[in-house]
Amino acid sequence: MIEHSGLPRLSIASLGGTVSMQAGAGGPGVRPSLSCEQQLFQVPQLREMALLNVASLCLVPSASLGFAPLLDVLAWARREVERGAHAVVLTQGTDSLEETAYFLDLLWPFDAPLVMTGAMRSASQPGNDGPANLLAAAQVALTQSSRGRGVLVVMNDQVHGAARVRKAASLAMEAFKSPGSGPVGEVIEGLAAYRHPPDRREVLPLPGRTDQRVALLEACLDADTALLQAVATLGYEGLVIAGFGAGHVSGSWSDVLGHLAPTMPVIVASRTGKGPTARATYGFSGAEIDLQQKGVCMAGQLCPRKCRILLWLLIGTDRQHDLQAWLPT
Ligand code: DAS
Repeated sequence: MIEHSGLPRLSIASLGGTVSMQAGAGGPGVRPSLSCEQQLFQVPQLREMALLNVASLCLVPSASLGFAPLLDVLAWARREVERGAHAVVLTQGTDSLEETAYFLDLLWPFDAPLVMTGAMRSASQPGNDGPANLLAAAQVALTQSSRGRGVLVVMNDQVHGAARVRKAASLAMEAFKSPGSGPVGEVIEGLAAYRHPPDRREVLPLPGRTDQRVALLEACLDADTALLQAVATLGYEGLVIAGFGAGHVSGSWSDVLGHLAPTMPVIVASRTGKGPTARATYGFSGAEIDLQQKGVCMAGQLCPRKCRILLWLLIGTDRQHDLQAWLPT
């Protein structure tokens, strides 16, 4: 919506993370302390670009976010768009950004962009990237061709799609990558420039329940099956395995998965960080042909952490039987 001022309305909210962190905030090291308003002080251009509605929704490191607070964030963002916001920008910690972006993307029903960003350097460090990332996120949010692309992650002047983006380095400035496909676009002279038109999007309804739990375990050399077997007895309703290579587990894990798969949805993804799982190449016990015969779903391109988000939402909307259709090859 364009107001009399001629400026579009942009809603910005902060959740915490390094972008909100400063030294001297009650202990050693940097800690979350800046409100959303305070984060905006260093980006005065934003008020010339849009009529802003600003909110500090929480102030936590992103490892401490969860599905319940994210559903509250989603409700806030939906309300903003329903009341006429052209787009929404969220700032948060980068540690779980690849998961939160995918979670919100699966539930974001609008063409209006929801753009997420953060920072690799805190507000106390020279050359901190928070203000530049926030400005770039707003520029992407206000670019017309960003519409219809769901949730986008903007870091370091690159635009990433929610399904592929991952934090691929712990401390580097260029930490965010979309392995296999690359970013969907870049920020050039204040506008988002995209490589392709938007893909068709499928969106889920809001979950009817939120008490379901989905386990995520990583296959590794010489791992016993104790934790895997415990999944069945601990009340989990779904299981994701970060498998070796193209989606493989040991013979002993395959036996246990064969018992679990008839009782709950089981996904095997690749722990490598790039490329799809196989479907019809390897025939040994624990490889994809064996696992699929046992009722296990192969993750395709989706990484283990995003598989867990997807499965949690599918169970929450009673759509777990459609799981395979949601796993991109
Ligand atoms: N590593 C921090 C960040 O990049 C902490 C967090 O994710 O909250 O924001």
